[in-house]
Amino acid sequence: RTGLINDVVELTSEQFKFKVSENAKNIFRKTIDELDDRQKFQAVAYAVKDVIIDEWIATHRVYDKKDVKTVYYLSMEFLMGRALGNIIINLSCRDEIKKAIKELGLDINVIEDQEPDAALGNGGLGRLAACFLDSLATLGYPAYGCGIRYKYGFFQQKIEDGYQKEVPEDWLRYGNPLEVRRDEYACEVKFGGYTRTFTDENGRSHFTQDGYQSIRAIPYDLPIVGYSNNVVNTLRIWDAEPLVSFNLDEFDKGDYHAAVEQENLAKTITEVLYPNDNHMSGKELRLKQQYFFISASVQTAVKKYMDKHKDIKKLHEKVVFQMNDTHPTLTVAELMRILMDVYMLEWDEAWEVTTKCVAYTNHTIMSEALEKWPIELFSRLLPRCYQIIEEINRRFCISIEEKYPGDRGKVERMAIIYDGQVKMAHLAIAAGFSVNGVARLHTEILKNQELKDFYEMMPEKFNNKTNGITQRRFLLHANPLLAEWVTGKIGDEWITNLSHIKELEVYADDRKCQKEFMNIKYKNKKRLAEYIKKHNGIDVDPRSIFDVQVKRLHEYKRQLLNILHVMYLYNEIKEHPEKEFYPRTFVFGAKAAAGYKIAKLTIKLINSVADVINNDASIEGKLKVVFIEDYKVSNAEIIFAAADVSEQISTASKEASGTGNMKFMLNGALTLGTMDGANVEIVEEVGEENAFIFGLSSDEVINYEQNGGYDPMKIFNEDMDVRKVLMQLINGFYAPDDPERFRDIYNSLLNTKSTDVADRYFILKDFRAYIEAQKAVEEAYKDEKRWAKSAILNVANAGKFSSDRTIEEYVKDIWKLKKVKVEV
Ligand code: 26Q
Repeated sequence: RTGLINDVVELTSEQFKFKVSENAKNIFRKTIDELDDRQKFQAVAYAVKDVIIDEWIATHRVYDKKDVKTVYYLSMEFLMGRALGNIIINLSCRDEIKKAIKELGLDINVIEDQEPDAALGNGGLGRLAACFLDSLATLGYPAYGCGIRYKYGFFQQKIEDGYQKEVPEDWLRYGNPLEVRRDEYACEVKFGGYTRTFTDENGRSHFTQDGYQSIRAIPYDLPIVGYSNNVVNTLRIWDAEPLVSFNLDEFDKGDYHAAVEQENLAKTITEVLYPNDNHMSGKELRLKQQYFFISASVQTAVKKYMDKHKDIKKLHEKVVFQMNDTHPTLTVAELMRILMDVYMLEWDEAWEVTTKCVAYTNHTIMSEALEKWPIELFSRLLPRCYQIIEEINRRFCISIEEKYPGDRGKVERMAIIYDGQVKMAHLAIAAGFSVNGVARLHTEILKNQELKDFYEMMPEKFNNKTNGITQRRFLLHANPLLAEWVTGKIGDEWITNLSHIKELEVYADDRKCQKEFMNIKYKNKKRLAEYIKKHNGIDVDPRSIFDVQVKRLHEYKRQLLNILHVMYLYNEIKEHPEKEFYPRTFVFGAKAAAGYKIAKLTIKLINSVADVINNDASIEGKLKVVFIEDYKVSNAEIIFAAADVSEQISTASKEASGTGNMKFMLNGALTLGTMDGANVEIVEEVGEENAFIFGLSSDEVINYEQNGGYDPMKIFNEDMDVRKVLMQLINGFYAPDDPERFRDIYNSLLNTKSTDVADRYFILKDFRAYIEAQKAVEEAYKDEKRWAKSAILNVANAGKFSSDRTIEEYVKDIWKLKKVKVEV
């Protein structure tokens, strides 16, 4: 031991206990046993931060010394969930820390439970970014996550009288023990004003921005701890402050208004995460947020590079920017601006550097999610960036015309600026050296339908990277019983190399192992049942089939199909009480975007159906329906572990990938789903006989869509079960106080008057097939041996769906990074 700050030393439980008690004293002026639970969490969290800080410094020393190439993962969202428990399981000294916590008389679960979720994301896209950071650190790749430090993350959902209510989540109220504010990296971001041209002494013209408003961007760093490898990467999230704090000097100068405005802009810019998932909202503040964090991140990355290197033209040798959907596409314009206006490169030189540095991931084909900004707004807010994009567009359109002479349609469909709008995806594709989809089917649809013109023109850019999830959080941390069982059977290699989990396959037929597995599932179901009892006051039977759909509420995800089927089952049980029926618990968890009316009405429907069914003693508990309030990463960990059936029932072609499907699979739930997104690859890995697949294919859906849909009325008229369920939407069966309550849902399916397409998401078209698939689920569950075997085979074949595999593919095909070792 030299005592140097970066000297990573072995930690003993005694040392850790000392750290915790020192924290209790210094922060709270108390002894440990005087602390309340939240203070205990903080005292422990600060002690853990103290443990990782040396490795954090050591990691960046190594990066610096080796002069590594770094990926900047740019994302408006990082859905991190809780940090503490995850950090502890990833640290090599996890046993010492756990021992110390125990010896202090503290309960690690209670302590972990005090931490608020860092919900800086909406759903799939944000959680994917979080899984990627975990994998990058564990695999030892140099990486920064770059994002926004929203004061209010995703809203907290309360259910009142069956309706969703959004409550702001003040996650930073008590501070964040794990973050480090880095004032020394603060930078300036400019909005508005106008561009001015001037000619230098060599007769070259240049551009600058004048009359702008400035914001100070302040980075906060969060540690991303790799699994047992001493690597600690960084998630850098930016907060906004006024550049010169509000002062009376300005007032004296008569610029009182401008000073207040600057202060207000800073306050609002990082105030809140937009709670839209797969939906574009063209709000000015959203575009400000995008430019704010992109400008700060790109400036910092370029500065860091130039601190060590002379030649800005070789930036791509050390820096690559991955754009998580189109939200960070301003990277293209901002990098061009810096290269030309600050480093004085010519257009062609700047373009060459930029196009070697940026890559784009597409997460959706839903047209309402595509980002388009009105020229007026864009050019007013970001005059210099707009000017640059105009020039990119001009040149891009020329290259289209050169390649397809006389084909006006091509330019109209592909232009970056068209119809008064800036199309961010077109900019990202024109400038990016890589364009990837997030599951094989999704990438094929991009190539052959949505982005066909671009694929034809630039096929070499397109590639697939099927999503993945981190097994460290979603098995090792979320399901300790199953994790331990797996390790007992095949060793612990799976933690850092999930392909090893295939070795479980030999146990799938072993009766003893099947019983052990089913017993673990039962215990996890009991854990969820207790959570439900505590939060919903509902008794559910852990011996019933746990059939779970948790994800954002969206029409294309078809929670409506699920609840209509529950209504159908209830009718069946009421009409045929004598019939054998295996008890079922349907679990829902879903947040709706605050302005998404029909989604919110669907939540009310689910809760109304739950109320009727759960309170009907005559069905003897055969059916239960539970809506989990405030679905988020922390309770998701409990839910996945307890699921028997994984509902993945999106309209085929609409779900780009899905990642919940993978979390269920890894925890031994069987997929009930359509051939959509990554479900296709899940079934390919596990075998059709171990999943329940139903419904239209993506080709069939696309075909119907191109021919104006289908006629749901025909089904309504011919299928009496469907008809009965639909009538219950409008006859007050689930809304005696207001029979009209669910009329809009009824109309969305049958569309009597409105101009909209009827049953746009093919719910009635797939209803029969879904009923049959659900019957097959019940039959399969009755055969415990068969079910246990299938469940074990699901776990055993989940290897492909580790985000470690995904990241290795990004590294090899796109980022070209080198692995780094940090020695103790
Ligand atoms: C855009 C503009 C303005 C405001 C909001 C938005 C916005 C925000 C979030 C648009 C889209 C999103 C989120 C999209 C998303 O989560 N997509 C999901 O990405 C997952 C990871 O790749 C996939 O698994 C899912 O299939 C996909 O739906």
